[in-house]
Amino acid sequence: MAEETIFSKIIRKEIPADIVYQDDLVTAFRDINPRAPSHILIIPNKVIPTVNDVTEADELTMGRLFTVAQKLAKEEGIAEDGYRLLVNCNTYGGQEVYHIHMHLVGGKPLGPLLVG
Ligand code: DGP
Repeated sequence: MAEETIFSKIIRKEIPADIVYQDDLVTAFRDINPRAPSHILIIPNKVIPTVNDVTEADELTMGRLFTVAQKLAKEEGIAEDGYRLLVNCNTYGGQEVYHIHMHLVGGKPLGPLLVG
Protein backbone atom coordinates (compact mmCIF):
# COMPACT_ATOMS: atom_id res chain seq x y z
CA MET A 1 0.00 0.00 0.00
CA ALA A 2 1.55 3.30 -1.10
CA GLU A 3 1.95 6.02 1.49
CA GLU A 4 -0.47 8.92 1.42
CA THR A 5 0.63 12.52 0.85
CA ILE A 6 -1.07 15.85 1.39
CA PHE A 7 -2.89 15.29 -1.91
CA SER A 8 -5.03 12.52 -0.34
CA LYS A 9 -6.22 15.05 2.24
CA ILE A 10 -7.13 17.43 -0.60
CA ILE A 11 -9.09 14.66 -2.36
CA ARG A 12 -11.03 13.95 0.84
CA LYS A 13 -11.48 17.72 1.42
CA GLU A 14 -9.78 17.48 4.81
CA ILE A 15 -7.62 20.48 3.92
CA PRO A 16 -8.62 23.42 1.72
CA ALA A 17 -7.80 23.56 -1.97
CA ASP A 18 -9.40 25.18 -4.98
CA ILE A 19 -10.88 22.00 -6.47
CA VAL A 20 -12.04 22.62 -10.04
CA TYR A 21 -13.09 19.06 -10.92
CA GLN A 22 -13.68 15.74 -9.17
CA ASP A 23 -15.15 12.40 -10.21
CA ASP A 24 -14.80 8.76 -9.20
CA LEU A 25 -11.28 8.46 -10.63
CA VAL A 26 -9.56 11.84 -10.53
CA THR A 27 -9.44 15.22 -8.78
CA ALA A 28 -8.16 18.54 -10.17
CA PHE A 29 -7.22 21.61 -8.13
CA ARG A 30 -5.26 24.82 -8.59
CA ASP A 31 -1.55 24.63 -7.80
CA ILE A 32 -0.64 26.47 -4.59
CA ASN A 33 2.36 28.03 -6.37
CA PRO A 34 1.11 28.84 -9.88
CA ARG A 35 3.82 29.26 -12.53
CA ALA A 36 1.34 30.65 -15.12
CA PRO A 37 -2.15 32.25 -15.21
CA SER A 38 -3.64 28.74 -15.36
CA HIS A 39 -1.86 26.09 -13.32
CA ILE A 40 -3.95 23.10 -12.30
CA LEU A 41 -2.89 19.72 -10.93
CA ILE A 42 -4.87 16.67 -12.07
CA ILE A 43 -4.36 13.60 -9.92
CA PRO A 44 -5.76 10.07 -9.53
CA ASN A 45 -7.90 9.61 -6.42
CA LYS A 46 -5.93 6.42 -5.79
CA VAL A 47 -2.38 6.87 -4.48
CA ILE A 48 0.09 6.11 -7.26
CA PRO A 49 3.44 7.56 -6.13
CA THR A 50 5.23 7.98 -9.48
CA VAL A 51 4.99 7.14 -13.18
CA ASN A 52 7.17 4.13 -12.34
CA ASP A 53 4.30 2.71 -10.29
CA VAL A 54 1.60 2.89 -12.98
CA THR A 55 0.19 -0.51 -13.95
CA GLU A 56 -2.14 -1.73 -16.71
CA ALA A 57 -4.97 -1.61 -14.16
CA ASP A 58 -4.47 2.17 -14.01
CA GLU A 59 -4.85 2.78 -17.74
CA LEU A 60 -8.45 4.06 -17.50
CA THR A 61 -7.47 6.47 -14.72
CA MET A 62 -4.39 7.67 -16.60
CA GLY A 63 -6.51 8.29 -19.69
CA ARG A 64 -8.97 10.26 -17.55
CA LEU A 65 -6.15 12.66 -16.61
CA PHE A 66 -5.95 13.65 -20.29
CA THR A 67 -9.68 13.99 -20.94
CA VAL A 68 -10.07 16.10 -17.80
CA ALA A 69 -7.04 18.21 -18.83
CA GLN A 70 -8.70 18.81 -22.21
CA LYS A 71 -12.01 19.80 -20.58
CA LEU A 72 -10.33 22.13 -18.07
CA ALA A 73 -8.17 23.73 -20.76
CA LYS A 74 -11.38 24.62 -22.63
CA GLU A 75 -12.99 25.97 -19.45
CA GLU A 76 -9.88 28.05 -18.66
CA GLY A 77 -10.00 29.49 -22.18
CA ILE A 78 -6.50 28.27 -23.03
CA ALA A 79 -7.27 25.39 -25.40
CA GLU A 80 -6.92 27.38 -28.63
CA ASP A 81 -3.68 29.19 -27.77
CA GLY A 82 -2.23 26.03 -26.26
CA TYR A 83 -0.86 24.77 -22.99
CA ARG A 84 1.55 22.26 -21.48
CA LEU A 85 0.89 18.98 -19.67
CA LEU A 86 3.76 17.86 -17.48
CA VAL A 87 4.38 14.90 -15.17
CA ASN A 88 7.57 14.92 -13.11
CA CYS A 89 9.08 11.62 -11.92
CA ASN A 90 11.41 11.14 -8.97
CA THR A 91 14.37 13.30 -7.96
CA TYR A 92 15.96 14.07 -11.31
CA GLY A 93 12.50 14.79 -12.74
CA GLY A 94 11.92 17.38 -10.01
CA GLN A 95 9.03 15.55 -8.32
CA GLU A 96 8.18 17.01 -4.91
CA VAL A 97 4.91 15.28 -4.02
CA TYR A 98 4.87 11.49 -4.33
CA HIS A 99 1.30 11.19 -5.55
CA ILE A 100 1.40 11.23 -9.33
CA HIS A 101 0.07 14.49 -10.77
CA MET A 102 -0.31 16.04 -14.18
CA HIS A 103 0.41 19.78 -14.32
CA LEU A 104 -1.88 21.69 -16.70
CA VAL A 105 -0.10 24.99 -17.36
CA GLY A 106 -1.13 27.78 -19.72
CA GLY A 107 -2.39 31.29 -20.23
CA LYS A 108 0.92 32.70 -21.52
CA PRO A 109 3.63 31.61 -23.96
CA LEU A 110 5.63 28.96 -22.07
CA GLY A 111 8.74 28.92 -24.22
CA PRO A 112 10.73 25.83 -25.11
CA LEU A 113 10.57 22.75 -22.92
CA LEU A 114 13.17 22.84 -20.16
CA VAL A 115 15.19 19.64 -20.11
CA GLY A 116 17.98 20.56 -17.74
P1 DGP B 1 6.03 18.49 -8.52
O1 DGP B 1 7.28 19.30 -8.43
O2 DGP B 1 5.76 18.01 -9.93
O3 DGP B 1 5.98 17.35 -7.50
O4 DGP B 1 4.86 19.51 -8.20
C1 DGP B 1 4.23 19.59 -6.96
C2 DGP B 1 3.28 20.76 -7.04
O5 DGP B 1 2.33 20.63 -6.00
C3 DGP B 1 3.96 22.11 -6.84
O6 DGP B 1 3.79 22.88 -8.04
C4 DGP B 1 3.20 22.76 -5.68
C5 DGP B 1 1.98 21.90 -5.53
N1 DGP B 1 1.55 21.72 -4.16
C6 DGP B 1 2.27 21.17 -3.14
N2 DGP B 1 1.56 21.15 -2.01
C7 DGP B 1 0.33 21.67 -2.33
C8 DGP B 1 -0.85 21.91 -1.57
O7 DGP B 1 -0.95 21.63 -0.37
N3 DGP B 1 -1.90 22.46 -2.23
C9 DGP B 1 -1.85 22.78 -3.56
N4 DGP B 1 -2.93 23.32 -4.11
N5 DGP B 1 -0.75 22.56 -4.31
C10 DGP B 1 0.33 22.02 -3.69
